Amino acid sequence: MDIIEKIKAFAERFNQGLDAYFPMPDTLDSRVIEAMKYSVKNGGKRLRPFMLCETAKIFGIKEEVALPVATALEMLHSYSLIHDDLPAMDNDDLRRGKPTCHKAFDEATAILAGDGLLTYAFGIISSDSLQIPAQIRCRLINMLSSAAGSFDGMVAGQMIDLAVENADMNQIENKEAVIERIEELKTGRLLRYACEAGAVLGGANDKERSAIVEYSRKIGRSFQIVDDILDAVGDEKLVGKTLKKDKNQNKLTFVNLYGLEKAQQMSDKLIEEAKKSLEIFGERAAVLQSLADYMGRRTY
Ligand code: GRG
Repeated sequence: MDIIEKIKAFAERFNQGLDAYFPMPDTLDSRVIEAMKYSVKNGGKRLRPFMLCETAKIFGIKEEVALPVATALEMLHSYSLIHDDLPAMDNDDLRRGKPTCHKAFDEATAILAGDGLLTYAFGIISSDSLQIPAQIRCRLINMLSSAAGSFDGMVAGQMIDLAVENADMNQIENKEAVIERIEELKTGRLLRYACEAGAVLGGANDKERSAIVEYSRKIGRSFQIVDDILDAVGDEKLVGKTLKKDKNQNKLTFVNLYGLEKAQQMSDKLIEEAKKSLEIFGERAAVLQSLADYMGRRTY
């Protein structure tokens, strides 16, 4: 099965399990749960959960064991997209080809839906019903808090991104370092979590865990570069959101900084390096190897 088919088959299995996470009360609070469900079920590629489950598989962990952690991660990712789309942030009307949460519902509900998903993610991983020892669950929760949070996590990345957007571009020294930092935190930390959580679940040793982290950092950066390339020259129907926003807003992006050709070369190099870091796993990492190729060349 090729990697695209594999991701699609996983996404189908993943999506089938989602309804069970959203029992719908027939009360006044049901609107927020509807908005949470709408946003999570809104057709994402499910790359983070796929990465988490595939990394765990390298260490012999079955998909059904890793899946709740992967689901929690996707809930958290969905929260970040809802909040990122809000008028106070990126102000987007479209996400995954459908109206953004605040468009489909309203702004206050979208804020609450994001809050609900973020909180729910931690509830899911900490649940006693998981087939994961309490000590490991605790470590996974702690790691997720770091990855998503304000101290060197995703929230910090978003904050730097906003600060840069409001700054005078000429005043920013070392734009290369700034853009790499934004990427590392805003995009990279959740992708890194996907891989690292799989390794921790599987009891990876230090060397194995470092190799997995190295892989995730390289594909994380490539992922952001490709995101910037898609914004510049992607197909809006395929990508499912309003494109060319980066150019209009004079944003600090890899494409604006390096140009299209150099950005693509940088991404290609990162993908090769990512694959190299998996060599210690041999054939066991074949799926992650193919995933790297796919991520470097994705069109949506
Ligand atoms: C609001 C705290 C907070 C953070 C927002 C997610 C995010 C941080 C910003 C979104 C803007 C952006 C371009 C992020 C980098 C790339 C990214 C996360 C793209 C979306 O991920 P995909 O392509 O989306 O995996 P799907 O829809 O497939 O899940």
